[in-house]
Amino acid sequence: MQKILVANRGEIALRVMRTAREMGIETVAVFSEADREMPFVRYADEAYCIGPAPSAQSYLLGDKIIEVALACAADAIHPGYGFLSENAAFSQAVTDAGLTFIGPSAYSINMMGDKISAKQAAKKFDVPMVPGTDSPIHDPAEAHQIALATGFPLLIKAAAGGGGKGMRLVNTEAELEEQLRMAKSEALSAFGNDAVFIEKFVGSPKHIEIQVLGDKHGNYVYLFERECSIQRRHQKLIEEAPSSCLTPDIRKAMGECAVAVCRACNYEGAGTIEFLVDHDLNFYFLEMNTRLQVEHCVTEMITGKDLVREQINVARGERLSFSQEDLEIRGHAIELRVCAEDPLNNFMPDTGTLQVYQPPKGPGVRVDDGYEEGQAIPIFYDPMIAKLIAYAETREAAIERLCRAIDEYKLEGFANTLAFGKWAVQAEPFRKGQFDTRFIELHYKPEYLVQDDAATAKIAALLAAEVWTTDTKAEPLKPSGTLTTRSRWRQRQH
Ligand code: MV4
Repeated sequence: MQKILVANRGEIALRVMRTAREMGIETVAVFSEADREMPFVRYADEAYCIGPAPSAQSYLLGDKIIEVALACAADAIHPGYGFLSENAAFSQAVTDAGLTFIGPSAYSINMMGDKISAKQAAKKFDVPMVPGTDSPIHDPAEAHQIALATGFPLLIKAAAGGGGKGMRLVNTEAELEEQLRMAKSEALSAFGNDAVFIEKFVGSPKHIEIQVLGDKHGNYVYLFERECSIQRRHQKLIEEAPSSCLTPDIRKAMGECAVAVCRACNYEGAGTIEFLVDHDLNFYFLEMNTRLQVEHCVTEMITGKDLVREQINVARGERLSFSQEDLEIRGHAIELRVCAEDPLNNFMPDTGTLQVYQPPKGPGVRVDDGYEEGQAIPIFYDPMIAKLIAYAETREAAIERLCRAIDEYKLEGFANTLAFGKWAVQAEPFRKGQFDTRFIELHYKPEYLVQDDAATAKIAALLAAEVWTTDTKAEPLKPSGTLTTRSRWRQRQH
């Protein structure tokens, strides 16, 4: 493999190209008209514009991307995450064009993309699942039958859904038929497939996922877990590895189940098995993500492995470069997604320009970003502009390091999640490891983030008063109350 085309943009395109370059492989960027000036375009050895800004006219044009790959004599395509990464038809088309798809086969993507066939496959390997059905519900009578066994509340989920899409909570028997009808019609219009299934509702679960890798020779490994419970509207904001709640025994059991799911679909490449974990540490298979994920970096930090390197190696037919026994967890990593979203306003996406942009540096800090100072964030794509990862020997030290890095991060021009991240990792439930997917809903209030501003305003007022009293030789004012919060503004005075 001598040349890889990266069918993606932003930080993940750069991330993939960096490893390719280390491996002596040339890189090709494809970009939309909005991304011409982006770092990933300049980093690549070659770059081709594939269309206007909207994804549907650029990054989602599989045939056009394959055409570019063939024209520039690339051997392989890496899809990154999002866009075409979990598109079975694209995986197949890349292969049919005589290129290597750096990811799983269309067969694996299809089997795991349908949540019902995924559950059926996992069931054969005795992977624990939430009580409910693993075949489509056809009529209300069948739904009532299942509900007798699961009880209420229950969830109706679309087979073609996933990641929180196409789920309905049913609280009582009386709502069941109406909700089933609506779930099916919604699934049909959203996914073109009206198949739905039922699961008992697990209240306040933790979301823990297992990273896996497989090669073409039937070798599989798990690279331990990521704790991904700190999320909002199914968008993760903070991820860490390892989880502070798992025991070695449960970790091993979950890892072995994850490998079983890989075997069940003949998986190749990097993948993630999602589990729900309840408060008694029972775990249940939810679904499999058949791509490299945003949060793969925390796994890289604690295992010392380069997941993109392994993806490339297995795609070109090599065996995994290590076995399960070679793997151990070393240290602790926490990732904050730096997004152009306003935590003071329901995490609404914001747009703007990176007027000031200086990412933090120093020991144990990794920043995977896709923009440079002066660039505007296009409205067409994901609001995530960077990932800030702190790595240290212990969880406590990783939290301290993440806070230090957030303090150093100079980012101006739009609302972002940096201050939220600092609040979150210092919040008592987070520090104690006592949190689940309801953390933000239960513990976060926007007021918690405006304290720094309030302290700054108070200092500014006192200083103005000081200048005024000096200038006018008036009687000095005494500050009322005390300044307890540390302000960045005050730090800069020393
Ligand atoms: C559930 C659940 C409770 N019980 N299934 C949401 C995303 C999709 N992957 C599955 N999801 C859930 N499935 C049962 N039977 C709760 C969720 C859920 C959730 C899961 C993971 C991370 C965040 C979540 C937020 C709300 C609901």
